[in-house]
Amino acid sequence: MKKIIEDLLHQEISRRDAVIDAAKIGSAVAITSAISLPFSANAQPSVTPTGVVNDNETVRHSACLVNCGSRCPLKVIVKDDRIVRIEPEDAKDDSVFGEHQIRPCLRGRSNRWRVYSPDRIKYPMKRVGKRGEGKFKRISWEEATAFVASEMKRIAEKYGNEAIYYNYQSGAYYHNQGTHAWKRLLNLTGGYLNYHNTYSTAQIATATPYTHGTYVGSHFTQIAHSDLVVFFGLNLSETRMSGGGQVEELRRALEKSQARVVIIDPRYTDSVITQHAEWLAIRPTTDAALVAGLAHTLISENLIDEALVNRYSVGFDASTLPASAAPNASYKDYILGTGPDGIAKTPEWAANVTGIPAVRIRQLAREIAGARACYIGQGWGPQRHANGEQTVRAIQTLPALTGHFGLQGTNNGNWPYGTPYGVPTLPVGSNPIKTSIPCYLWTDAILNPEKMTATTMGVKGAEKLRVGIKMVVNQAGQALLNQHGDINRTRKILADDTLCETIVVIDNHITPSAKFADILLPETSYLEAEDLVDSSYSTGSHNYMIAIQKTITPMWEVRSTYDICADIAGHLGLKEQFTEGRTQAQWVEKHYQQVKEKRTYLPEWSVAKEKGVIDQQIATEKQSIAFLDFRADPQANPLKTPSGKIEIYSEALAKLAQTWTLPEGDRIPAISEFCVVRESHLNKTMTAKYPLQLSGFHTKGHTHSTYSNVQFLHEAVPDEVWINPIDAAARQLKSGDRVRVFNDRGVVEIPCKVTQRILPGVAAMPQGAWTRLDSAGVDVGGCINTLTSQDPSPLAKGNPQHTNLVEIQRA
Ligand SMILES: Nc1nc2c(c(=O)[nH]1)N[C@H]1C(S)=C(S)[C@@H](COP(=O)(O)OP(=O)(O)OC[C@H]3O[C@@H](n4cnc5c(=O)[nH]c(N)nc54)[C@H](O)[C@@H]3O)O[C@H]1N2
Ligand SMILES: Nc1nc2c(c(=O)[nH]1)N[C@H]1C(S)=C(S)[C@@H](COP(=O)(O)OP(=O)(O)OC[C@H]3O[C@@H](n4cnc5c(=O)[nH]c(N)nc54)[C@H](O)[C@@H]3O)O[C@H]1N2
Ligand code: SF4
Ligand SMILES: [Mo]
Repeated sequence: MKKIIEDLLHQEISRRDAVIDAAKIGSAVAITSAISLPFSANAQPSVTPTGVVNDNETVRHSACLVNCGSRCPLKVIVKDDRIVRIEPEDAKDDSVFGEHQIRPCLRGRSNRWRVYSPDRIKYPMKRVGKRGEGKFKRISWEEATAFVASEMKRIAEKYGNEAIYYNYQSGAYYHNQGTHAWKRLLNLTGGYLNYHNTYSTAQIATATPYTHGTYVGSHFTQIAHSDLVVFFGLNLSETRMSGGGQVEELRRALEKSQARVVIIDPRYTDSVITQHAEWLAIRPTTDAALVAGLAHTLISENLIDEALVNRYSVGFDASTLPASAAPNASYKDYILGTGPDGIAKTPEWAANVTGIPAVRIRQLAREIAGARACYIGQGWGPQRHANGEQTVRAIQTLPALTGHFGLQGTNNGNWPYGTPYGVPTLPVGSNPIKTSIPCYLWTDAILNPEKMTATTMGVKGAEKLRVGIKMVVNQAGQALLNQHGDINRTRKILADDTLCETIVVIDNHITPSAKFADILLPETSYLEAEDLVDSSYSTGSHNYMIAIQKTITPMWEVRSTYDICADIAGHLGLKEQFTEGRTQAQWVEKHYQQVKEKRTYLPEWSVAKEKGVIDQQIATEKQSIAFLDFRADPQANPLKTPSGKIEIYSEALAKLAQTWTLPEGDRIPAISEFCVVRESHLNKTMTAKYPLQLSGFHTKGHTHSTYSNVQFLHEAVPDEVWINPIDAAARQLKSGDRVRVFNDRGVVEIPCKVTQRILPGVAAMPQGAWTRLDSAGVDVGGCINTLTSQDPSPLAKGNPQHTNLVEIQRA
């Protein structure tokens, strides 16, 4: 049989651009998927971009638009308007990439089960029970859009437009519907309260400008020139799984350089395995202490070129401190024990804090100092903590101390964003409201708006909030409940409809968040939508443009939010302003023409829209080394910090710390010193009750809460809390036992996984499971946010969702 398949495939390859002989290829497809041949450039029967595979099956093109940082095209096989299979697009072998496949991961390929999920919202619905109860009645689109329009008008007239909030969301990266449509509508009607930061990067995005001026990083392609790679909580094998993304870029680079990889993480991640890395198991929240211990060895063993450090940075020693700083406020004073705290940050000190042996800290310092080209990077897990800003700046200090920046094979301590291809989005106009809150504090903006000021809660664009949030629009997101911190607190705030009066939810599925809607609107899923989208932010040096087609007729009464928002605008007399006379398809085409103006080689739209991936490009080598120009000539090419240099000591932060009012225990130091958080293994008062540090992580099994309701994925990657055998033995637990994970904020019930892959004293739980309470108020859905804290980090006022102390017991 194998021979027959090979023959069939061979015939196909030789005619890859022709329309395919229906009968032959039809059977080849059936057989290949049945015996699941390994994928290679040619193992998949290729068809013309959109075409007939056999008499009944058609190939259509879509993409996975979820927020995993990748953007995988999907080849969707349709029969009688039903999706029958999803396959990767064919591999390409071209001069730019070589053999290359933007290969979707298990989640993208399970999309069919999201489309045909019993959880689908089929019709517009209005709440009938108490808010949060999940009781709705079906209404017409006319009623639904009229209701939203009248609520927008009522809230704006009564409280002002600042009382309307468009919540953080990342479930669907559309370009011509979704968020852009909503923002366009809201801007046309007087605006809405803005947010800044994201749940992904609040601490790193806020802290980095103080050290670097702007956030940049070297592409992983640089690792082809490195001899050592040091990753802090950077887990590409699980968080960037696309074949067209960073994980593939890293694999290829390591294949070339054979660099040694060290991964610092509380968990032995899949990246440790796939990158043949050494695992340094670290206590969560303590990376800044590890860097301090490394710095101590670097200084005391004379491994630092101090003149070089002082040429490129300020605040390493007293000679480069700004005049406003105390004479012993430098990083070197902090490290050697001559600073205000009087403690030398020896490797022994760091070992006590981090759990990494002192001898290994000394060795690592020598290895980094001795490396020819060391690539130092961090994921975003280390910063999603109560002291995340300090961790970020400490990791950024390490390349500055060791000179591993701005050169081939090096990085500046960050995780690099990709270069976008440049596909336009529906223009949103501009928001007349300038006030902005940190996205993590929207529940506070409902509950205690009077406490939301610039110097207490990081409000921007105004000294304080004038009014609380009275209406929330929640599109393609679960930050309304599931993905936000402290779910039990959030539930109470949302349940009180005298606080926030109107909640609009637009989703594909009846999620735990959707149950809190007053009005629930069904949007198309990716596979029912039509759009033109960019590659996402983590496709590395690759970038591309994908035309997505309606692979099937949108089911029930689901609609694009472009059409929904146009109708709402219609009820407000603004339809023409909203649409400018265009349908969504016409906007898509307009945007394609805009791209084509610059890239004249592109095909006509009628051809392009049938192609799936229309074009791919690669960022040049020069662009991909962070701080290249700065390293070459720091005077001519200063960074965008006040001093133009890497600010190990930030005068701006020192000043800010004097003007802000911080909660008891919070600090904003000017240097990247280690700050102990409240929920830490070092806080013995708290650990007496809750002895385990619980960190969340982004699991392969779902992307946040999207795909969490696909049962097949649970079989492949179950949601379990990881616990070390030592901690399990003390609690008489074995793998598979259902356990209760709890603290003062709530109780989660979930199976446990007893494994050496987690440090003793630490537990880890995947984030994104759907919260579900039993009658006793226990979250049997296994959502970690039942346990996370709403207390924001000091500077960014960001989400510390990985910083939690808990206890675990058998359920
Ligand atoms: N499969 C999958 N991929 C995803 C996502 C998903 O949900 N699923 N989400 C996407 C999104 S939106 C984002 S923002 C990114 C998130 O990407 P990240 O924020 O980087 O992902 P995390 O899993 O939170 O953290 C990465 C690693 O940091 C470790 N870590 C936690 N605390 C610490 C610490 O204090 N120190 C150190 N050194 N390590 C620590 C965790 O154990 C984890 O292995 O991933 C994206 N990719
Ligand atoms: N404890 C803890 N909490 C976390 C994190 C953590 O590490 N730990 N990570 C945080 C991070 S980094 C992020 S980015 C956020 C992510 O949080 P969110 O941005 O809320 O992402 P999802 O949870 O995936 O929710 C996306 C929603 O969009 C819906 N959706 C998907 N496709 C469509 C569509 O086409 N149309 C519409 N209307 N809806 C659609 C899905 O059904 C889902 O309900 O979570 C944050 N929360
Ligand atoms: S979840 Fe990410 S890696 Fe997986 S298919 Fe979707 S875009 Fe690709
Ligand atoms: Mo994120």
